[in-house]
Amino acid sequence: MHNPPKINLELSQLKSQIKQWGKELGFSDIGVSHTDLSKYEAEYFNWIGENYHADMEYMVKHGTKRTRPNELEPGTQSIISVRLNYFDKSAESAISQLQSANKAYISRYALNKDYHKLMRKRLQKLATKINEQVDDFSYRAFSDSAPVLEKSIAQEAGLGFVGRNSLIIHPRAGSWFFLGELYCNLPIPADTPFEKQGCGSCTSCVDECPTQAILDENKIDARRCVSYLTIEYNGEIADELKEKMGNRIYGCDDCQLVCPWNKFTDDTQEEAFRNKHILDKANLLELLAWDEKTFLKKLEGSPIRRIGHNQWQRNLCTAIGNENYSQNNLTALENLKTNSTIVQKHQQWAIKQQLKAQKLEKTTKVGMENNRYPTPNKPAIVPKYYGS
Ligand code: B12
Ligand code: SF4
Ligand code: SF4
Repeated sequence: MHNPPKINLELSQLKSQIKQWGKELGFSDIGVSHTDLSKYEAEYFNWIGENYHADMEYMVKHGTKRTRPNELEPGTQSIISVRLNYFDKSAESAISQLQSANKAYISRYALNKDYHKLMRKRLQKLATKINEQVDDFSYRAFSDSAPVLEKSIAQEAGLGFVGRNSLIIHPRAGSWFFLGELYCNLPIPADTPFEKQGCGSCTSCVDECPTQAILDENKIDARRCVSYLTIEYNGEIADELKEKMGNRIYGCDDCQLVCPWNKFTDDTQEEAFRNKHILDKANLLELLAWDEKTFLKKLEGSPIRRIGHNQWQRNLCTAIGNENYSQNNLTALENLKTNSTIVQKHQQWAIKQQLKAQKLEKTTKVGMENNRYPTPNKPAIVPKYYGS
């Protein structure tokens, strides 16, 4: 990014053009940020210092490249920040899936095609359009693919505020969108940052998070977050957390499902994000029956493939362990063949949980006859939701 660009348009004119092209390419919103993220730097390193990043080493190893755009891409003069809605309103309701313990809950963003490539290709198309007006234009496109402080950039570009759940929320659009950026060598005038924090006295996400992972000051302790545990972490999950995970087998959406701003979510306009894998209705035992070949075949193009078959089975065992007792569950767990020690540990835990639930069910039946135990064993699920 070292050559100064030659521009055939006024920069402010070009900026309106970029916004127009972005909308035509299907982005839900687009803004421009400056490159000074210094006010976020201390918060970022405090978060790392507290070990809230768990074992995501990629959050540490790039040092200040994440908070100083010019260290990642020398010559960067402004950042174009975009969002793309992914919520598919035609998918089975998130609540009904979460409330049916024999079903598998998969986070909304992963029901469909992987977004990483799609976002970057779309950003590249935008860059090509800019390049037609600007000689020596240089850029780099990102979407969750490099040490970039995407949420802080989006806030500076006016795309929304950081909610207590730590996600970017726009008052007219909620939070069900992906973020992406173009770091570029043009000094495009920055938009006004989104200053107003919109949470007010609401604490729904903090109260409803199944594992109490949301800390003060809009921070997440990844070590407790179900999204981290099911997607990023490949080890043995602590029993205390397993029990709270319910039937969530890939990611978690509770802190978005309870957010009142998500009443205003628009349906995705992207065909690629329309539910094709039938994962919105999936049943735990049906998914446990997939061997590795089936897992890879069925999940072609899905972000879920990245966690691999062992982690998939580990997550399924946890969810089945949290389910009400059934002979089918117990048989499926006992018949599961795996060489992975981690999966074996979760399998043994799940068998124990099922046996406990069986015992409790028997006691409960007797108890209920005597009116002693009014509620049967249920996994942790969130009782109140907005939207879907
Ligand atoms: C690491 C990561 C995770 C981790 C950690 C989450 C986290 N909140 O940090 C885990 C695995 C848990 C995770 C989970 C999810 N993630 Co994630 N994740 C990321 C990633 C790669 C980095 C985020 C990061 O830098 N975290 C570090 C913390 C410290 O930074 P921060 O939260 O941005 O906080 C900064 C500011 O908010 C600000 N700040 C906060 N408080 C205060 C207070 C003051 C006083 C000041 C001055 C500043 C300040 O300073 C902080 C430090 O700079 C980004 C992509 C990217 N490159 O940015 C995606 C990203 C944040 N994830 C995303 C998504 C969709 C999710 C999930 C919803 C997926 C799912 N369904 O399971 C969950 C949601 C969990 C949650 N509530 O955050 C989207 C969010 C889109 C949006 N609307 O905001 C992103 C942007 C990916 C993308 N390109 O779309 N994720
Ligand atoms: S994704 Fe789930 S576990 Fe993580 S902070 Fe949100 S509600 Fe809590
Ligand atoms: S649920 Fe409430 S506190 Fe949490 S992010 Fe949404 S508005 Fe903010």
